[in-house]
This record gives sequence, structure tokens and C-alpha cells, in this order.
Amino acid sequence: MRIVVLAGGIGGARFLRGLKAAAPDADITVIGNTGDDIHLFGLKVCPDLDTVMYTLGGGIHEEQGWGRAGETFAVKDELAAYGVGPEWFGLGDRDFATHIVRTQMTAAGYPLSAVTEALCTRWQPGVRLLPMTDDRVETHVLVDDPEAPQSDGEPARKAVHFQEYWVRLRARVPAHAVVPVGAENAKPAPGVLEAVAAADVVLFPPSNPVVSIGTILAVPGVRTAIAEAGVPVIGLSPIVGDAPVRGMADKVLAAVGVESTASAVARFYGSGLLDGWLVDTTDAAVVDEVEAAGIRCRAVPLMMTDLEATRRMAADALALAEEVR
Ligand code: GDP
Ligand code: FO1
Ligand code: CA
Repeated sequence: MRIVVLAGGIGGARFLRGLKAAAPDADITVIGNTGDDIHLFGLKVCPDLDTVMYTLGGGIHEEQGWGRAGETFAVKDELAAYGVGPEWFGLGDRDFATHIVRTQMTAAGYPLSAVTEALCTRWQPGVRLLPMTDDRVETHVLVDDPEAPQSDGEPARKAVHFQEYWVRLRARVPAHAVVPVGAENAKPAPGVLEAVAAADVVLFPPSNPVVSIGTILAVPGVRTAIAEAGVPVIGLSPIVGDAPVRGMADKVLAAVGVESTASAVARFYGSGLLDGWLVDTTDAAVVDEVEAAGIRCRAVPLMMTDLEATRRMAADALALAEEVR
């Protein structure tokens, strides 16, 4: 079976572990979000690709969910001693090596897809990991700029990089818009459209619907390829009991005018794209509402507490795919 998964960082990576256990013989292609990518200290950092690679390759900091296990921060501290920041982004020594290799290969002319393949030679994630695009896309968030009040006293607005909004500001300021800068001119990376066209099923893990899966879908051609693949498209809700299980997805959902409920997220993707949707058992009350929107819906446990619980979630998603096929 050929499975295509659109993935962000932690939610996508943890789900993929369960999927590998649920379908050990499947051929899994992961289309990773690169809208979180940021250039720091002259290096290209790809947080979501690295989170998937480290999680599936056994190098992830398990509790934190991002970055390397056993990490130290000597380089960051030395940079800070020179007054070189940003200090708010925690790049560790082990992680730095990944960004150095990536940047070196990029400077030598290799596209991100080839670089990612090379990095995966070491990590052996057991899936084919493709960036959504080889082109530069960076998500920016429109926030108030209290330092630049307009003549009417209202704050002016400014766009900040997604990582600045998420990590430095902790999503505590209102987000007025989320813009994947560069997406409109980006081309899907080699293999992306081919994998979708050859898939037997497409899965949306419980990743952030706006800044992870939404960004991948914003690359021209990807949404249409999925909708026209003619295979079941099944998603799992990252929202349980009207709140994200982890992180601040509610803040970016609000920015695009979507309520933080399992039902609203399904309707945000829409029946034109999604065939099936899994909500948590605690959200069983919304099943009828989702089905009324033309999306087959089931309530099952959706907490990725351990590998077995996650394997069951993936198995439930594949079972729902057979039901709608
Ligand atoms: P990020 O890039 O690291 O933010 O990770 P993703 O975009 O892949 O996933 C983030 C989403 O995962 C968040 O909105 C969480 O609500 C969701 N999530 C994390 N753990 C769980 C879980 O155990 N169950 C469910 N249903 N969602 C989860
Ligand atoms: N997330 C944080 O909340 N604080 C950090 O300092 C931080 C550093 C970091 C470094 C490398 C990396 O791959 C990921 C990192 N993340 C950090 C996670 C990052 O914000 C991701 O983009 C998440 O996927 C959020 O969507
Ligand atoms: Ca992310």
C-alpha cells in the first residue's frame, strides 16, 4: 500500500511512528512543511523536516518533541557572548551540525529535496521524506506593532516570521493574518505530485491545520492533486475537547476565522478535499455535524500517549479509508 502523509512537526512525526507500526509493509511518503524554515546565523533551519527525521530516526528529544536528545548549547552561549542573537531560538550544538550540512549542500547547488535525502541517509526514518517545495517559503504572521501607533491611536501592524510569533511571542499577541510568503510562486518538490498521484490513501495527521497542513496545501498544485487523486483522504483532529492537545493552534485558527473545534477544522478542510475525519471519543457529539458537511466521521481515542495508542489511531484512519473507498 502506498500512503502519502502531509506532516508538520511534532504532531505529524509522532503520528508517523504509529503509522509505521500499523502498516509495517506500506510505502510511506511524507510531504513535509517548510513554511517554518528560518535562516539564522547564516544557516538554513528546517524545524518540521528535522522533527520528522529525528523522531523517526531515533534522535529526537522525546519530552520536548523537537531538537536533539542529549543536546548542549555551547555554540548558542558563545554566540550570545558576542552579542549575536536571536537568543530566543534554542539551537543546540548537535542540531547545529544538521544545519551546517544543509547550508553547505545548498551553497553547493543541491536543492532542499536532495539535501533532505542526504540527511536521511544517516537517520533512516523508514519513510520517504520530501519537502513540500525546493523553493523558499516562509510563513509570516501579521501582529500589532505597539511601537508604531498610527495617528488615530490604533497600533500599526507588522509581519513577523512565524518562529518569532510562535517562539519569542509564544502566540500571546493577536494574529490578524497568516501568510505563507513565497508559496504562490513555489513549485512542488520533485516527487510530491507523483507520490500523490500514485497513492492508495492520503492522510492528514493531527498536525496544525493552518501553519503545517495549510501551508503544504498552499503550494500550487498540491491541493488539486490530492482532490483529484481519486483515493480516500482521511484526517485526524489535532483539536480535542475544543483545544489543541499541544501548542497554540487555536491562535492561528482564530486568525483564519476558524473555531477551535474538531468539527470546525474538518469543515475548514472541506468535503471537497476530505473524505473521512477522526475525532476523539470525547468529541463524539460532533460526528453528526461533520457528516452533515459531507465528511464521513468516526470518534475514536486520539491521544498519542504511547506507541500502541498511536498505532491504533493510524489503524483507525486506514480502516476509515477502506470504509469510504
Ligand atoms: P508542530 O509543527 O511541531 O507544531 O507540529 P504539527 O503541526 O505536526 O502538530 C501540531 C498539532 O499536534 C497541535 O495542534 C496539537 O494539538 C497536535 N497534537 C499533539 N499531540 C497530539 C495528540 O496526542 N493527539 C492529537 N489528536 N493531536 C495532537
Ligand atoms: N520551539 C520552541 O518553542 N522554542 C525553541 O527555542 C525552538 C527551537 C527549535 C530549534 C530547532 C527546531 O528544529 C525546532 C525548534 N523549535 C523550538 C520548534 C519550532 O518552533 C517548530 O517550528 C515547531 O514546529 C512549531 O511549529
Ligand atoms: Ca511546525
